[in-house]
Amino acid sequence: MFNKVLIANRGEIAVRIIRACNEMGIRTVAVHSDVDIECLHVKLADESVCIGPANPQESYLNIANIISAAEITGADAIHPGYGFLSENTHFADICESCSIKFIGPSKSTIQMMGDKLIAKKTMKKAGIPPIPGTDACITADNPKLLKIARKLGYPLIVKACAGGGGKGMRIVQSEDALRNAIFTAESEAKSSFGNGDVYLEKFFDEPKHIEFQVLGDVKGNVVSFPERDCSIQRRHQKLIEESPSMISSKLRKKMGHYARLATKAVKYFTAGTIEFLVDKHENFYFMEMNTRIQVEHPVTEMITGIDLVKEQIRLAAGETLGYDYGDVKTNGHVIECRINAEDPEKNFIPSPGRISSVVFPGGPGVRLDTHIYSGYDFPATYDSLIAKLLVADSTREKAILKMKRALNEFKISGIKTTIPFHKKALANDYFKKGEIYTNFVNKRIYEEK
Ligand code: MV4
Repeated sequence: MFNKVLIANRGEIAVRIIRACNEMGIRTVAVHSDVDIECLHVKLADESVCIGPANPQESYLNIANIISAAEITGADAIHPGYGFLSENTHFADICESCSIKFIGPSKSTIQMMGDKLIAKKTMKKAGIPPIPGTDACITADNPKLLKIARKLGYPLIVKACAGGGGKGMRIVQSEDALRNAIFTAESEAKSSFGNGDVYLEKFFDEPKHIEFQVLGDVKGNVVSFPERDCSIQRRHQKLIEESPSMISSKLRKKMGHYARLATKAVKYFTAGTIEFLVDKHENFYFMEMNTRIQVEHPVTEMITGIDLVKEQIRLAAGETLGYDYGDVKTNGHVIECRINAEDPEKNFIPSPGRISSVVFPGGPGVRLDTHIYSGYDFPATYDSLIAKLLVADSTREKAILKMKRALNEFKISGIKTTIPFHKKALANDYFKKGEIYTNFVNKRIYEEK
C-alpha cells in the first residue's frame, strides 16, 4: 500500500481524496496555486506545496512542478482527481518514468479511450453496440460524403475524435448544412485539441445519458455498479444525477453485462465509467469511456455503501477486488445536485466572490461534499463547482422530498448559486415523472421551443 499520496487537484475532489487517504492511514500531500493557500484541501493535508501562480497552466497543469512536489515530499503515488491532468497520457507516462504510481489506468488505456473513434472501434470489436456512424474520420471533400450521410440518415452529429464531453460536437439537421458543420467542427477541434479529425454519427434526439461505474484489478477481475442517469445537463455540464435510473431491470442487467464486457475488453485497471446513450425504445449504444473518478461518483457510493475512492487507491496499489457485481447490494434511491457558483437567473454566468456566511444542510440521508467555508473567497479562475449535495432515501419520491428539504436548508450568502435552479428542477412535473432526457434543461425548465 502507498505510504504517501500527492493529490494533484484542488477543491472538493482534493478534500474527498484526502479523506479517503486519512481513513486508509496514508499520508497526504496537497498542492496548491498561490491564490489557493487558504483552501480546505491545504488545511486538511499532512503537507502542502505551492506549485505556481493562479493560472492553471502554471500550476495544476504544470507537470514539472507537480512531479517536483512529489519528489521533494517523497510521495510514492499521485492521485489526479478529475479534470486537470486526470486523463493526460503524458502525465501518466512521466509518473511511470519517475517511479511514482499514477492512480488510474495505464497510459495506453487513457490514450485509447481518449480517441473517441478508437474507443468506439475497440468496443465494437468487443461486441458492445456502438452508435451508428462512420468507422473512420471524414472530411468535407470526401466524394462519398453525401452517400454516407444519406445512408446514416438525418439528423446527424459531427464529433471530434479528440473531443469528448460534448466538446467539438455539431448537430446537422439536413444535407445542405453538412459540409459547413464539418468545416466548423474541424477548425474548433483543431484549435481546442490540436487534432481536427472528425467523424459522423446518427443523432439521437432526446436520449438518456446512462453510465455504469466500473472497477478493474491487476488480475483482470472487473465489477460494475448500478447505473447513474446523468441526462440533466446544461452545455454538457451535468447538473443533476441519480441512481437507479428509470430503465427496466431487464435493460439494467443487459447494460451491466456490456459494461463489464467493455471493461474486460480493454483490461481496465482501477476506476472508470462506461457511458451509454439510451433511446426511447430502450436501444443502447456505447458513447464514451471515462478513465478517471468522476464528479458524480458519490451517487454510487451512497446507493451501495462502497467507498469508490478507497477502492481506486487500493486497486492502484495492486490489491485485487475480492468481490463480484453480484455482491454489490443497492439500497433505495439517490439524487445528487451540483451546486455551482453561477447565477441561473442570468444564464448561469459565473458568480465568484467572498462567501460571507454559509449554513450547511444535514440530517438523515444527506451528504455534502464541499470545500467551502464561511469567509472563503470563491475564485473565478477555476471551475464553478461549490458543492455536491446528495440525498438517499427508500424511494425516488422520498429522495425528491429530502433533496427539497436539504436545498431549503442550504444557505450561501455573498455569491449567487444554482440552488434556485435545482429547486425549480425538482418541482418540475416531468422530473417527478422521470421523463428526463438530455434536453430536459432547455425543453422543460427554460421552455425552449
Ligand atoms: C450523442 C447524442 C445524441 N446522438 N451522440 C454528449 C457529450 C458526449 N458524452 C456525447 N454526447 C452526446 N452524444 C449521438 N449520436 C447526445 C449526446 C448528449 C448530449 C448532446 C447534446 C446536448 C446534451 C447532451 C447531453 C448528454 C449526451
